[in-house]
Amino acid sequence: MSEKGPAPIQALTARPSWKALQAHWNTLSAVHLRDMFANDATRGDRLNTEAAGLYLDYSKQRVTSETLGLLNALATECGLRERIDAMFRGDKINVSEKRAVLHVALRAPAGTTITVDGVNVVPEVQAVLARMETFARSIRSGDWKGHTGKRIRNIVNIGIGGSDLGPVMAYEALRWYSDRSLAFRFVSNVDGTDFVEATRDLDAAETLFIVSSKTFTTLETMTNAQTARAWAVAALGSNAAVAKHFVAVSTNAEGVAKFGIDTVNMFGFWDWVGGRYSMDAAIGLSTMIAVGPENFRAMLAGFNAMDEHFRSAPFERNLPVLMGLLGIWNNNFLGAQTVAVLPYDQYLKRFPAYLQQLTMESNGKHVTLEGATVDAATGPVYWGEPGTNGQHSFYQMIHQGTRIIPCDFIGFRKPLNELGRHHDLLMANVFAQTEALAFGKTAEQVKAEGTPDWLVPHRVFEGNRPTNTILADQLTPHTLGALVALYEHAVFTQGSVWGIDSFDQWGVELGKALAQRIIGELEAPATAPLTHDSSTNSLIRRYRSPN
Ligand code: G6Q
Repeated sequence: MSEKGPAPIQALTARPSWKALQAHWNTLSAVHLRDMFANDATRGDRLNTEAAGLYLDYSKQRVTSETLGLLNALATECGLRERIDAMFRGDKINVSEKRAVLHVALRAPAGTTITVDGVNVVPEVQAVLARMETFARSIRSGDWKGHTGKRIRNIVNIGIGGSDLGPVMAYEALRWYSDRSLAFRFVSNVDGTDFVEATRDLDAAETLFIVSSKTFTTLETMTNAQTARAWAVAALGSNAAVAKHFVAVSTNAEGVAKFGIDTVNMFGFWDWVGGRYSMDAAIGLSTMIAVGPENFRAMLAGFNAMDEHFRSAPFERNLPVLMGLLGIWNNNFLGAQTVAVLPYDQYLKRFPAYLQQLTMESNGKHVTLEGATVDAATGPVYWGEPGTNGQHSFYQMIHQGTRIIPCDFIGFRKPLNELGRHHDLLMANVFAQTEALAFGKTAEQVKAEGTPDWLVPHRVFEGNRPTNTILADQLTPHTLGALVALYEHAVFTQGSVWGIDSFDQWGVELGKALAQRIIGELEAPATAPLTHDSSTNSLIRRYRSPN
């Protein structure tokens, strides 16, 4: 690659496989899932695949063997195999930031070799993990004492974006495995309410703050960290308290030291770990304290099992590749603009929020790797809620609205909390929803139930709505790791086909820079001149107005 960036590639929509997919959709669009199932009794047994403990049924997607073959050809034409190899090799595939993308090294077993700029990074990863383990054990055992000699009972993670969403999601997802004598809180928003509400009932003498920030410069996190330090020092009566009540997770040792945290209590990571790909790096320190080092290692093993599958399985049985390509099919050919993620497990309640960042910050891009405007739609909007709550809220639109909303249903065979019939009732809903979405209910069926003619149209379900069902045995740390890695690699698969950089996030810069300027203006006298557009000027004036 030259300094100018990567060599131009063929426009996506001009690729032979893209054109073939378009032609194929033109005929397939008229075919109903009802017919696909009626014409092939084995469809549900055939269109599924399994890896790292996750079973994916994609038979309720609007695809045939031909579609899958063409999607596979598209992936091959777009160089997906080479992109996967390049990622695992440590090439600088994050071209706009000139960085390697090696979250897979975070979960590679000790003894593996993965090099960045000639250095094997696996021993460094293992060394940080070992330090995290020692620290996590000392908190969990009570050996680590606060400034006044009390043991730590509350852990507050301060971070935002990638330094928050992964830790919160993982804590909630693995809560069943967590030490219930410890309380975990997560502060991310610069809105003071977040800090105040998270700490109002905490005893500072028993509270540990983990300041999680890759850069250690992020406005929200630094503001919350300063507030936390003032809160702890005021309560404990001494600056010396910081040493026992603050640790940092960062790549910026200088910034950490400047803040006043001894770098002995800093857990590092590297520029080749993107923020939204860092929940299994030291950013996962709160997770490790919550569930213990063994469970954290099991989660890493789950990630790694999916990584190895992604790296080695042929595309036609490769879970992340299939999920990614099916997403492209729905997005670019069916014209779907969103994806609903519907976990049927209360512990996964923050999973959709986590996925929103992973998918939308990664693939919400408008230019290709070489800077040309993309010629096809890129990442869809991801959203969702745990089932069955969503069923009583937005599922109406998924079933009978005018937009196609592909859904990912996620469920488990065994519950973590056995409680009467609850789990059967929960899972019956998963299966019922995907069945209803695929097959719908015709006017004839509705009439046959004795529905009066005027009401029939209202009660008809078109069906033909595409869904994935991901089924696993139980929500374990291993399963969670595999699930997150599945989506990480599906995102990469899609980014590779769209030819975009899934690992940068320039789109968050402009708002940040403008906010920096406006902060000064909000704190200036109400008469200070403003030079924004008339709308922004008038809003700022109204905010600054003394009455
Ligand atoms: C993620 C993004 C972004 C980042 C936050 C926090 O991929 O880069 O969400 O994680 O802006 O950044 P710091 O960890 O540097 O505070």
